[in-house]
Amino acid sequence: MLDHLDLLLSQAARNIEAAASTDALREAEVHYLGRKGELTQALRGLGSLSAEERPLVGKRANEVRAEMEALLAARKEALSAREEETRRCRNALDVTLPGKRLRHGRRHPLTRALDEIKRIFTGLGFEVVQGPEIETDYYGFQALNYPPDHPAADEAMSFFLKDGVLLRSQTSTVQVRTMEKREPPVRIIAPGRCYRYEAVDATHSHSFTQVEGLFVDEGVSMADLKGTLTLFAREMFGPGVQVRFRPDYFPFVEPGAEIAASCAICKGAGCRVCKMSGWLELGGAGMVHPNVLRNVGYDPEKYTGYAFGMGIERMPMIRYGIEDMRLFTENDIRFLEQF
Ligand code: 2NM
Repeated sequence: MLDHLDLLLSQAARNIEAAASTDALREAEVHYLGRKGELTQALRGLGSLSAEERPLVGKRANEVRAEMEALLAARKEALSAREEETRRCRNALDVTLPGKRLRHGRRHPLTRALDEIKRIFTGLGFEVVQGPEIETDYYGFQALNYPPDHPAADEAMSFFLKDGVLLRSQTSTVQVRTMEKREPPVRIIAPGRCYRYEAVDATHSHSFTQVEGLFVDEGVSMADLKGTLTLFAREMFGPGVQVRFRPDYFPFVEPGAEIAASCAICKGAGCRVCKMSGWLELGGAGMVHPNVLRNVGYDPEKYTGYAFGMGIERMPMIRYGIEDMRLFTENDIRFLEQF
């Protein structure tokens, strides 16, 4: 019986050492120490032993159990450590794999154009001013020298919120508000969103972004206007750009002009972007009408000023060849992430 116990111990020691996983080890444990295990079986025979032998065998059986338990515990620790290590390796970062592309935000193309415009004009001494998008018809029309029955003041062209209150259709309203508060010299640009009652298509929208500029002082002339806008166009579109001024009419300026730049894409030869004309229309400009100066309390005999207004959407449209301005407000990520 004692020999059998020794044999069991040496067998168990070999099996425990050979167990390649914690699962195999658990099997070995059940095999020797389980309820129907080898050691338990062996002890069933204890009853048939003599009174002298029984305590000796009992003592040895307890020693064997303790030794098996110690061997199992030691092996279990070694195997667990190894299995944990393998698990960690499996989850570890493979630095040879290609990296994940980080999707970062970027500035909207209109914001980029506006930032560029602000940079150019502040570099020339202009200050950026802002004002309300909801306006009264005084600032929208009367102050700007619109005649009382002008079609722009009609419900068919402007968004009226209620009688006499409307969404601004140009940022000249901000220029007027600023002039009311200051004495010349005033050298400002007013960028911002404007609204017009207009059917939406690829080149028209109910809302668009505008920048208007204004310089009022003693002795300001049309030549200053031409010089400033030419410099702006060359900064914005490239040094070779030509700027064209042709007579035009706006109630708030006299004389008024339409401004165009030679097409930066085809250098004036004619292409899809300039519709084969060689010119890109930028907006309007002129010398501030004496009535507008008078309306804000300036003496038109003492001061003169030039003003201009440009749409912003056309600038990224020209630069990137964007053909539909609805893309600017749809917020389709596939469009926006190209800039
Ligand atoms: C334009 C064209 C021409 C303009 C006029 C003024 C103000 F307030 F001083 F009278 N601000 N902007 C102006 C002049 C705007 O947009 C096409």
